[in-house]
Amino acid sequence: MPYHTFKCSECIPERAKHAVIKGPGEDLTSCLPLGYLNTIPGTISERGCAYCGAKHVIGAPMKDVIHMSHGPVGCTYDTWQTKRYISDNDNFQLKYTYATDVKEKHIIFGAEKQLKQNMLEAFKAFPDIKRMTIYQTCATALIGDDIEAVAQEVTDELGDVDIFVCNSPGFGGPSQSGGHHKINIAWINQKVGTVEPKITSDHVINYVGDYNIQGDTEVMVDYFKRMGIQVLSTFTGNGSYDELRGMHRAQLNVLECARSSEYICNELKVRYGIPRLDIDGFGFKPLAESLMKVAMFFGLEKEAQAIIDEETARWKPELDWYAKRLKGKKVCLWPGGSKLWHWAHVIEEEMGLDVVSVYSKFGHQGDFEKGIARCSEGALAIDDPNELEGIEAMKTLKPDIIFTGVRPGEVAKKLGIQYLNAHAYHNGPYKGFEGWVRFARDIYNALYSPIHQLASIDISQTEVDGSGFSTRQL
Ligand code: CFM
Repeated sequence: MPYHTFKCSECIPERAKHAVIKGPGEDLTSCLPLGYLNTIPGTISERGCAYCGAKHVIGAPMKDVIHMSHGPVGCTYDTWQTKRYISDNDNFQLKYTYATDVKEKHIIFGAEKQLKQNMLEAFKAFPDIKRMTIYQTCATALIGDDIEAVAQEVTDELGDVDIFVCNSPGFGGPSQSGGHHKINIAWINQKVGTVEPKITSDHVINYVGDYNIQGDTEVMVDYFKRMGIQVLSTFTGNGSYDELRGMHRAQLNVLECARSSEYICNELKVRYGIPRLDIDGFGFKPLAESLMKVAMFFGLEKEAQAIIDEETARWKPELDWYAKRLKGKKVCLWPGGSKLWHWAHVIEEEMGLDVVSVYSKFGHQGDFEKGIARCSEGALAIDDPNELEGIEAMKTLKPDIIFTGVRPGEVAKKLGIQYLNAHAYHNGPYKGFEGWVRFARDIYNALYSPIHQLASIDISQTEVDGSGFSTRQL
């Protein structure tokens, strides 16, 4: 297996096994980078922490809830509004951010009183909201604040509220992935089974592992409803707290992002016998196959086929128009986790793009297995990359466009490479048939915008200085 050696491996030799090139004829297990390990000291990782994974990826999309962060204000403020998980509750979950604003004196004397006061104030300020989630942070975990006890006290005192406690401080795992796991298990332990939902159909599912980025969840739920399926809960995009307490009554868990929420599906199987069905809402072929898989479980094949035919007839010609113009463009597919394998093969097959590199900030080995399996020979796979490696990879591979987050995206722009936001999207949703065309349109607009004629940068003329910033040689 050929490892790719970045220049920074000279200073941090342990990084050497975190990047591989897919060699000729290699199968999926023989060309894996090391993955899902603690970040190596000295490398400036771009990962999120376990608090962020629990709160900002999974907890906070819940729409009818006060999401309280127990810790210094920066933990919540600096991560607020970085995602676009919209909701049909007037985006209540996006408008405000709540923190107990822990200061030095609380670290010395304890912050439980501060927490209680903040909880009461927040419920008072939003009298229509009767549900709350509380997130432990590093600071309050280290001083040993008992947030469960405070939550119980407030519940007893107010009587008509329900509170969920998430113990996933930033140090609770090597990355945000540790936080996904913790909140999955905490939710099933504390809340699932505490509400009996109303069943209105013979076909009942939970839609799990989609966070309604710019409306993704709503697109998928609409297909399920058109097939005659009741969606009991959505974990957690556009999700309702009380609906998610009734997950145990579904007949099937339809799982989208396995990286972030396979844990709750696996537990729902063990504890309630609900089977798990993994699907993929990105791309015409994977989506059509996914709708059909769900349909086959319930015997609704005719209904699914009708949707697939109608949507394909409406949107395929537009996709093909873009595909012709995107053909052969080189892409670095650099998301956080599961999008690396959800997207790798289908952007090649349906849009004609050429994936020259995949990376993942926190993916497990299984994510790389699936991702690399779907890439062509010669693709470069990087685990937990740092900025210098990203720059070096861009300069070597010379991609036309990068699908990634804001931080590496801004660096890419300085190098004259276009980037699309793989996390929050540009003009999403990207799920669904129409969504896939929107994605193609965003790629097309990024690549063909006339603005590039005004700011053309020759990537070979750029240099990386020691600070990790790219500079253009004049
Ligand atoms: Fe799953 Fe996600 Fe992702 Fe993820 Fe994420 Fe995300 Fe992502 Mo950003 S849950 S693993 S922790 S698909 S926030 S909606 S886009 S890194 S590839």
